[in-house]
Amino acid sequence: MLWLLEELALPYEVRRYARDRKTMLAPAALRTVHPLGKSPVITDGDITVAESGAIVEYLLDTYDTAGRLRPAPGTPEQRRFTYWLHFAEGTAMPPLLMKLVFDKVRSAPVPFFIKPVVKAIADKVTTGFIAPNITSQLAFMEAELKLHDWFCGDSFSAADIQMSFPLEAAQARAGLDAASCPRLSDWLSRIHARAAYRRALEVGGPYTL
Ligand SMILES: N[C@@H](CCC(=O)N[C@@H](CS)C(=O)NCC(=O)O)C(=O)O
Repeated sequence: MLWLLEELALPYEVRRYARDRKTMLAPAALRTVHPLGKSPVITDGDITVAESGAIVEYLLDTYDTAGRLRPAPGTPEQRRFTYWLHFAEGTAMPPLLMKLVFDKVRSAPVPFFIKPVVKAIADKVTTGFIAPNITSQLAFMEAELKLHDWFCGDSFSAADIQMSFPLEAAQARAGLDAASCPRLSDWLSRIHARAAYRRALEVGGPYTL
């Protein structure tokens, strides 16, 4: 979200809430900002907005009235914008998150006699459901980026920002690389080269995927 704030050249202040190192859950203090205590969450005056896609829409509605980062209404680009904005968290993230969880389940400290059962369950879910979903989704996104440079079309948009989290996660832990997905890898290099992305990384620091 810092990246979008930087692209829009908005002033902002970052408040950090460290996760519990063991459970990886956000601290209870974040629930004073929003009842679910998840990040990202933004506060703008007396308005609080949670859920990354909703935050993107709020920031664009409020501060991108010139439409720099969102295609014009009624265009094919705008339909693609809406599609990818929802796809990122609604479709791309669930199997990636499941992969993270089942990889942790596989290496969790359990009594030795249960270990083979735990491993067999984790392997079955991974090969039967998680991996096929990730593979077909990566192939679909790769094919889409063969048609256009950016997710909406020929121009960079906030949909590219929303898609960065699942694709960086796929690069970090689901085998997305230049050999298997050259267009997606090239897209990742191009987003990482953007000045606003680099400024956001400097302010926010590296994040775990
Ligand atoms: N779909 C939500 C996901 C929010 C979410 O799960 N955020 C994670 C960090 S990426 C979180 O806050 N995890 C800590 C927790 O669940 O306590 C969004 O797009 O904002």
